[in-house]
Formats: sequence, structure tokens, C-alpha cells
Amino acid sequence: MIPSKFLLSFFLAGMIALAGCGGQQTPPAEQASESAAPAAAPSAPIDPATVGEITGKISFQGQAPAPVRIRMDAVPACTETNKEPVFSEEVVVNDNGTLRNVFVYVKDGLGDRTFPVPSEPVVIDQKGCVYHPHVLGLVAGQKLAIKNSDPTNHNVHPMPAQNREWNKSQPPGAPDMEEQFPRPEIMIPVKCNVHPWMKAFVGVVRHPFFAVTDQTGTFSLKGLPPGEYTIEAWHEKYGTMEQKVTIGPSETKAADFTFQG
Ligand SMILES: [Cu+2]
Repeated sequence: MIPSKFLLSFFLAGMIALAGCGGQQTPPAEQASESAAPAAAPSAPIDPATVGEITGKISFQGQAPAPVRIRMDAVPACTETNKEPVFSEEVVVNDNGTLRNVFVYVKDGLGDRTFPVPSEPVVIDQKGCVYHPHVLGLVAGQKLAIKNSDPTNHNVHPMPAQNREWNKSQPPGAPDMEEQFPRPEIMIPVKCNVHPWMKAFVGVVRHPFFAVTDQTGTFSLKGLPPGEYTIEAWHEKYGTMEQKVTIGPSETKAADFTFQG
């Protein structure tokens, strides 16, 4: 006697075959999930209850280079704004032995998560023929508002590799320029075609986890979901360093870097 289970599966197989012949194009289950995967894999939502933080200090080791004074005496419109001598910001070693103007960001580990672009612009000002700030970060697509606070003409000229290059003149009193960089890029140098000493660097990332070190030489990347991250620290003269940091739910971990002078 043929077991009834066998008969049942035989019957079901026949039904499926018939359904297939009847033109009802129902793909097998595995195939369906496979083909839907790329589009349907939504970025895992970030649970605010379990987010953590990566903090760190960017130390400088070695002999700090002597400050380099910027000579702009030939341009009165630049000097009259600056009551004090102006020094290059290429290397700024803080009093506590840390390094300023280091761009620190999550290089890897966020998977396919997407993040909203902040509606507030990031502001860069040209004042005393110096860019303020010298190093800044943006989310890809976020607006960059460029001010000219000087009584002289500037020519803003970003030189990206991944984004579109442009250069635009901004006369004194002109309204702020609003620009954006749609693609992530570490880092975009910005120069002024009129004043050769003017330099700034813009870091463009696709998420909000970045920071620029100030006079404390420290950084903090808050609101990170638990995970394993690659953190990169970039400096315009000393290059890049990276390290892996794993944070568990609600954990704070340190990622310190030391740049060699
Ligand atoms: Cu200029």
C-alpha cells in the first residue's frame, strides 16, 4: 500500500505544476526574495535607546613646526580687517599637545543606512582674507553658505575629484553663495584665485557622523547604532590614519590617534 503522505505530496506537486502551466507566473519563493533583496532591504532603523558614542583625542608627537605668518601687506583690504598677525592654519598644535583641524569621520560600518540631509546650511566666511573655518564637514547634498565679509573681491574655487569643479567671483557686499556637493569626498580643497594664501578643506560624507578638532583636540561622534566601525582621521599635512572600533548598545568607546610631526 502506498503511504497517504506520499500520495498527498504527489497530488500537491501536480497542483503546483498545473498552476505553472496555467500561466500564473508565481515564482518560487527563494527567487522572489532574492530578486527583491536589493530594493527591499531597508536601512535598519536606529533605535535611540541603544545608540552609542565614539570619542577620542588627536595627539601630536614630535617637534611642532614654527608658525608661518601669512603676509598680505600688499592688499590693504585684507590687512585692515586683521588687527593681529595672521598665521597659516596648516598645522596648529594646541597648548595641550593635540592637533587642530583634523577631520574625523565614520569611514565604514553604517551599511546601507541612509540619513536625512540637514536643512540648515553650513557656513564658511571669508574674513580678513582667511576662510573661517579652515576645515569643515558637510553631509552630501547639504547647503554650504559662503559669505564674503571683506571689502574686497574673492574668487571661491573648490577643486574636487568626485564632485563638479567650479569657481565663482564674490564681490564685497554680494549675497551669500549657496552651493552643495552631491557626492561624498574626503577632502575637497578650496582656494581663492585672488589671494593665493587662502585655503580651506571641505569633507563631504553621506551621514552625520563627523567632527573637526578644535583647540581641545578632541572629537565625539554621537548617536551611532551598535556596530563595528572604521574611523578615519584626516589632516591636511600629515595624511590619514584609521582604526576599527566596535560599540555595543549604549556604549562609549575611545579612538585616540597620534600624528607624527
Ligand atoms: Cu580671496
